[in-house]
Formats: sequence, C-alpha cells, structure tokens
Amino acid sequence: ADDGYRLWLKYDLIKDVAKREEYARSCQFIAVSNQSPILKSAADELQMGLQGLLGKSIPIVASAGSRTGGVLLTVSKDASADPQQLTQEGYRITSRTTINIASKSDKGILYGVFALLRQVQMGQPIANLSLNSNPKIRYRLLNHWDNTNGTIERGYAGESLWKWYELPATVDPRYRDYARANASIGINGTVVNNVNASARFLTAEYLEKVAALANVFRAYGIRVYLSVYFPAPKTIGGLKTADPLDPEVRKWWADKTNEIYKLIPDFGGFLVKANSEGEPGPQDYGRTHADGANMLAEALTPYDGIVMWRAFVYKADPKADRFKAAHEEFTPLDGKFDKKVIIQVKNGPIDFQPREPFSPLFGNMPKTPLSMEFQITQEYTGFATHWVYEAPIFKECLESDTYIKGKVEASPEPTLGKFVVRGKDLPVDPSTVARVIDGSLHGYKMTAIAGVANTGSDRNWTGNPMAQANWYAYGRLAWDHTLSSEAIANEWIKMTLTSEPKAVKTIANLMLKSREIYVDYNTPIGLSRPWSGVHFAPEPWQEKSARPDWTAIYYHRADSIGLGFDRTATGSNALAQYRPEVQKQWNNPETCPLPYLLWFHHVPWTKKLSSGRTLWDELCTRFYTGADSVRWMQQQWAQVKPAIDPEIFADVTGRLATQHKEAIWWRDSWILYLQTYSKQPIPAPFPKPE
Ligand code: GCW
Repeated sequence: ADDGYRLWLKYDLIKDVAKREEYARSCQFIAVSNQSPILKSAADELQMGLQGLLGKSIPIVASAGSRTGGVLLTVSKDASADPQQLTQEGYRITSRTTINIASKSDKGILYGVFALLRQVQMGQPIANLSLNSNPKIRYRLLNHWDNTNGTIERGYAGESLWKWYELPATVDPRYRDYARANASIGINGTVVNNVNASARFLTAEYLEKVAALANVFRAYGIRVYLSVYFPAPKTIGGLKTADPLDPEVRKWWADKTNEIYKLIPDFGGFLVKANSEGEPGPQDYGRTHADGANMLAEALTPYDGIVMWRAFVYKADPKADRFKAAHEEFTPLDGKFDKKVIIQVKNGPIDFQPREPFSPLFGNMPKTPLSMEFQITQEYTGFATHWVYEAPIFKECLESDTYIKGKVEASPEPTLGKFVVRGKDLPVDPSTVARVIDGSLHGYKMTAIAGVANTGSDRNWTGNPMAQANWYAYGRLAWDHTLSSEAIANEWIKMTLTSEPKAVKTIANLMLKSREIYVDYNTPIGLSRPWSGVHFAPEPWQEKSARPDWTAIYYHRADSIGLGFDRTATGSNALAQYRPEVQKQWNNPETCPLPYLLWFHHVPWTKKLSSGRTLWDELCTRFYTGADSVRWMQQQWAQVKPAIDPEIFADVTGRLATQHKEAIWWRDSWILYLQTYSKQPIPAPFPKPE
C-alpha cells in the first residue's frame, strides 16, 4: 500500500513493457562530466528514477565518448552558444541520438532532470524532444510558520519537519526528501521559521541547527532564509533599543549577518513581519517600514542575500477598513526601499480568504519590487479535511488585470496569442498581477513568490493526500504562472495517483470544482471571515473578540437591511485604491459579478440579483447546493476506487465524509444566523436545516 510519503516522485515500474523498453533505449547511460553536489543530485535522481520506472540500473559515466542512446547533462556557461536564451536556472532538453539536458547552471540541470523524469512518469514520448524552460520568477520560496517548540502556526499535517531538539548532530534523512520534492517543482528557497518569529533563531545555538539544514538543502539548489524578530538586538543582543537608525543596532545586525554567513555561505536572507498583529517593528521608534527594511538590507550588502518585508498590516480600528491598510501604509514608501528589499504582499487585501479580490498594492508600487504571498496551508479552506485544490485560487489572482497600463483589447486572431500587439512598445498582455510579480510590468530586477507551506511531520507530508497537489501546484506556478490549473492537476494525478484515463478525468474534474464548492457552502457571493479564533468552526455570529476587526460581523456586516461590506464611495471607498477600469467592474451592485458582490456592497435581503434570485434566496441556494455538492464529490471519488491505492482511497473517503458533515454544519450555521436578520423563509425546494 502507498502511504503517500513519496509524493509525486513515485518512480513505480511502468507496466507497459514495450513502452518501458522504448524509454530504456534512450536512457542507456547518464553522462555528467563534473560532480558538483547539485550535479550529483541530478544524476543520482535520474538514476534512481529510471531504476524505478524502467526496472534497470543505468550507469553514470563521466563522458559519453562516441556512444549514443544516453542522457547527457551539460552545463554550459557560454551565453553566446545560447541562441534560445536560457536564463540562469532555465534548462533545455533536446533529443535525437542522445538526450541532452543543457543549462547555464547546475541548478538548471537538476530542474531539467526532473522535467525529463516527469515526461516518463506521465508516459509522454522522450524522442525528438525540444523543450525550453525558464523560470518566470527568480526567488521561489516556501515559508514555514514553524516554531522552536515543534508546533506549526496554521499547520494541519502534524508537527514541524525540523527536529530542532536533535539538530545539528542528528540530521533526519527526511530533510533530503523534502529538498528533492521541492527541487522537482522548481522551489529554490525556504524560510524555515514562523514570521511570528522567535529571536532564538538568531542565537548561535539555533544558527548551527539551521546551518545543518542548509547543508542538506544546498545539494538541491535550495537556500535557507530566516524570519527575524525585529527587536532581537534587545532581546538577545542586550541593547537598549532596536531603533533601526541607531548605529549600535545597525552594527548588531551587520555582525549578526556576518555570523550567519560564516555558517551558511549561501544564506538567502531575511523575512520580516513587523508592526503587524502585535509584532514589534520600526514604527515603535517612530521609523518607517523602509527604515527597518533598509537597515537589514545594509547588513546584507556584502552578501548575495535579500530582505523580504511583509505588507500584511492593519490597525485595530473599528471605523477603518482593514482592506485599505496595506495600500495606505506602503504606497507612500514607493521608491524608498533599498534595492535588496522586496515587499511581500498577500494575494488579497484581507487574509487568504477562499476568494478575495487581488490586493490593490499590485501595480501601485512601480518603483518597488513586490512579491506574492500565497497560502498553501488551508487555514481558511478547511484545514486538512476539506478537499480544496488551490491552483484556481492562485490563478485567479495572477490573472487579474490591474489595468495599470490601461485597457488592452482582446485579439480576434488566436494566432497572435490572446491579445493584440499594437506596436512593439505596447504590452502584449494586459497588466495582470502575474506581470507585476514576474517583473515584466514595471521592470523589477528582483522577483519573488512565497507559499506558506502545508507540510508537516505526517507520513504523507500534508495530512490530506489531496493537499499534496497544492504544494505541487504552487511550485509549478511559481516556475511558470501561465500553466493552467487543469494541466497541473493532470500532471499531479498521473504522477501521484493513477494513469487510468477515466480516473484521471474524474479526479481532475473533482479538483477543478472543489474550490467553488467550498466557497458555496463557506463564503458565497463575496462573504469573508466567518470564523472563530482557530479559523475552523463556523461562527458568523461572533460580535466580540480581543480586537473589533477580529469579529465576524466586522466583515459581513449583517443587519436588518441586508448583508455585505460597502466599499464604494458611500462606504469605506476602498475601491478607490484600484484603477478606474477595475472600479468599473466592481462598483455597481447591479453589474458587479456575484463572486465579488458582498466584498464591495451592502445588499438588501430582498434585492433581485443578476441570477434572478433575491440575495436571500441566492445565499440559501449556494449554501444548499454547496453542501450537496460534497455528496457529489463523495460519489465521484467512489467511482475511482479501482484505480487508486487502497490506503489513499480510504483516507480520502474518510475525509470526504467529514467534509460533508461539516459542509452541512457551515450551511446551517450561516442560514440560521442570517435568518435572524433577513426574517425570510428558506426557499423551496430546500429542506429545513438539520
Ligand atoms: O492569516 C493570519 C494568521 C496568522 C498569521 C498571519 C500572518 C503568522 O491567522 O496565524 O501569522 O495571518 O500572515 O502574519
């Protein structure tokens, strides 16, 4: 039975003998001239993968000589020999008499090896290949919200993978498998500790532990980064202040950085959550985010490291609109950051909700590189129980048009791509969020993307086996945001679960619908944040909390008239933070698409929506059909049983049963609560809440 440990790197023997032999004829040896640690990883991985898939042990040789029929791994730093413009980490795979994986860097070879293995795993031909691939984003990171005591903030797959108590002396072999999995999807960095950071991570004791992890990850092209506790100069440095403009504080950070680089020469840099949800920061000393970030950048100046400064800020002000906070605090600082600083922005303006409009910061800081923070771990999408495939969440944000460059018309001619080229200088694509992040819109030199990890100590890494797809999809999109959710789902299913065509289709369909189903029973029509503190149980009735903006009512604004947050000019006017074209899509309640309606409007219960139903009836319809669709998911899943490993099948079956129960719980909680305001009956044909 399959316990899920091997993720998508299964390498099980290909059943079709003819196919196996066909592959084997092209892979008789692996030739690699040098044995840098990364190239060694690449060759070893290829050897191991082919051993499993083809049932043959393939020799690794230093040179092919005159032999053909093997795989060459060729690092060529010579750019002039590169008409097809590979970037540093890109790779090219060509095959005729030999398969040649070429790159400018060892890392590129490693990525190319995984791409070749993927072809074989998916049963694709490897003869006559001509594959060119460059990552669209330079820093592709996971963010772990892991603590010193082994817990993970918002982690639902067990404890931290990092065994701090036994590091650095004992190095769990699992760290290597973690690195292999990440490298296979192009991830090249990892922030190992929580953004709500303990200063202990910067002590000599912990730095040695972190260095031990870095020593494992390095051979897979993965650099380690640390989240830092801004007042560390006080708490562990014994200084009286952590004021970023204080010379002693600056010296402390510079010295600390030197100490880190002595232990970890390829250290990636710092991630900072400051003046956010009670975490201290430069504002405590009357300084700005830029002052704080630039101080750390200065400390990193001698090194190839960066500062990722988070824009996740909001104040506990019941009258303010949290939606607007990041834009208000950060846009005035545009252009004031050191060139080593990148501002890390969550996809939406609030907090990783099942559906959010894109953050209005994207496009509005042309002089400051912005990076994307997605949440892979399912804090707001049902933990490890509910099956939610997240690629559509990520894509929806990446493909949103900020209209920074105005309107770009859709092309009637498909041969030109989707969009009209109106002369060489004009953008071929609209100014999507993806083009902010990949640097092409504003010409950012530094580009980055982060995903809050969903991994943990559970044997199958992610708790719910289906959540492995979210880790996979994040990595694939970080590499190439133009891949479709469907293509990624198909890859993942074939590599991980089954290649039986009907089952692949059924599962892909389930995955692609799963997010909308969740939204329907959880937060339909633009609702958000109906949670209690742990973000698990429905609690839309919550009106009191430690902070006014941590109640549910702050977000949904239910009253006797209607539901939803007015963010137009008659309300908080958050819409003004977007370009006029975006405002136009959302600021009229008559035409605002239903998925965003209650994000921007307070709508009367009896108002007829574009669906032809009143708001109340539409809500009930969503809650009921959403919950009912989980039953459909169960039925669909039952059909693929013969094609799926029994252990994984049973695991997912169990989780779906719980999901169904909880979907009904969500439905009934919302409906019974909202009914106290709407005073409307539940429309036919829906039954009474259970
Ligand atoms: O989503 C919220 C979480 C916090 C988290 C915070 C953040 C790490 O509820 O647990 O803290 O966001 O992103 O900083």
